[in-house]
Amino acid sequence: MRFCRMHWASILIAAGLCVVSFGQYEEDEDMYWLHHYLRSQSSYYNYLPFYEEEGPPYPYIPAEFSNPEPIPESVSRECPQECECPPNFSTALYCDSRSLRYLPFVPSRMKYAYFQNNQITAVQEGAFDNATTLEWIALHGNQITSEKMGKRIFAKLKHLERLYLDNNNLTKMPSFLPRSLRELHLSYNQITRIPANALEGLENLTALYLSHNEIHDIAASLKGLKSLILVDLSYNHLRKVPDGLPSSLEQLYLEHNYIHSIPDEYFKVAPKLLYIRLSHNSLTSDGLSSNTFNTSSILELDLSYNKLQKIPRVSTHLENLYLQGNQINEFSINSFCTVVDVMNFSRLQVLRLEGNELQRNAVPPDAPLCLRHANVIEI
Ligand SMILES: *[C@@H]1O[C@H](CO)[C@@H](O)[C@H](O)[C@H]1NC(C)=O
Ligand SMILES: *[C@@H]1O[C@H](CO)[C@@H](O)[C@H](O)[C@H]1NC(C)=O
Ligand SMILES: *[C@@H]1O[C@H](CO)[C@@H](O)[C@H](O)[C@H]1NC(C)=O
Ligand SMILES: *[C@@H]1O[C@H](CO)[C@@H](O)[C@H](O)[C@H]1NC(C)=O
Ligand SMILES: *[C@@H]1O[C@H](CO)[C@@H](O)[C@H](O)[C@H]1NC(C)=O
Ligand SMILES: CC(=O)N[C@H]1CO[C@H](CO)[C@@H](O)[C@@H]1O
Repeated sequence: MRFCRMHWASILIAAGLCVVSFGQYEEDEDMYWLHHYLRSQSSYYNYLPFYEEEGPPYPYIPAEFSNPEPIPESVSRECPQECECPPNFSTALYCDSRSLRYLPFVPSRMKYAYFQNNQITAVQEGAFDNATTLEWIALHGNQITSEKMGKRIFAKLKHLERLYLDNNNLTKMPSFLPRSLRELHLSYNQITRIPANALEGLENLTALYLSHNEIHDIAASLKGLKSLILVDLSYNHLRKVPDGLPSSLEQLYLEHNYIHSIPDEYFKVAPKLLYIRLSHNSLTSDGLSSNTFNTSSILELDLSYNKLQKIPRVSTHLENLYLQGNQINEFSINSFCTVVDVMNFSRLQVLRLEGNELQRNAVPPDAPLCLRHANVIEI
């Protein structure tokens, strides 16, 4: 255990591994304190999805705001009386947070239209037909139902890049979405399925937010999205992973579903995948093939709160692995390193295994050599 201590001088271990040797030293209490301190300081994930950093769309100040063009008075006066049209920002319409029950008309010059946090229930056919230059539409935080949303309302918006429809009462995917879309926000609705062709042709779609719906079927609708980087399908009713991933995908969020298995070589088609969240599903070790997660691009993998009996094999490039709350009863070092020597080792930094069926002495003696970059291991 001296070896262990010398080589893992900076390692924090909750129980097991080096606890015996720590017990012999006076710093025992300091280590305990430090461990708890670091845990309370660090967020659950080491990586944040980069889209989350952007914050809400309002207030949004595009480039022209700081360099306003003079607007003819006749144009600037054309503003729905319920809304605000700042004279120095001619292309933005602010109608948010004013208890509106209907959608005001949108003057034709607008690029940005904000209707969020009202009580709008319907968006009638033709609502945006005079404003084909729209680039952003914010309709989140309303009560729009699929029955009262025109089927072709977005169809003519050839420049629409961001559409916010989260926190509404939608039960179906909006149809005829313009191909120019880059971000589609549909979280917190009651959508039950994504038809196979619902996202067809959205060649520029980069981020798709569908969390907190009731989706049980997504078919192969993601497959052809050649620019998709992030898809969030967490908190839905999926029993299986989507059929086929786009090759551009970097972030896949599937936590809080009912997924029990993953097909062979499933992640091989997405060689840029960095972050996978699959916590709170029903995955068993039998539902995984031996190399499902052994894909060298993955840096962070969350498999916590499933029904895994074994530590799945992972690539030596993986940096964060969350496995807490499973039924793992064996610490298999082969899951991290097939060969252990001076040249072959795992890049794993954080490994969480608490809430499993592991014995305190389950860690094999050659673990420090394989997991030499680890700085947090919790058992
Ligand atoms: C634009 O007008 C608003 C008031 O309508 C003002 O608060 C803001 O500072 C102005 N911005 C610029 C860049 O002139
Ligand atoms: C579109 O513009 C035309 C002509 O200005 C007007 O008659 C019509 O009511 C407008 N439609 C909407 C939905 O604002
Ligand atoms: C939308 O859903 C909320 C919460 O479920 C409900 O209170 C509201 O009545 C619904 N609105 C409509 C228009 O269906
Ligand atoms: C996708 O984005 C590219 C680059 O910005 C643009 O040239 C192209 O027109 C966009 N495609 C669609 C369908 O809008
Ligand atoms: C992962 O796959 C590679 C081949 O792509 C293989 O050499 C390596 O042993 C595998 N890792 C584990 C832990 O099985
Ligand atoms: C299995 C494995 O990764 N083996 C490697 C161990 O390190 C030597 C030297 O870098 C490589 O040649 C092996 O491929």
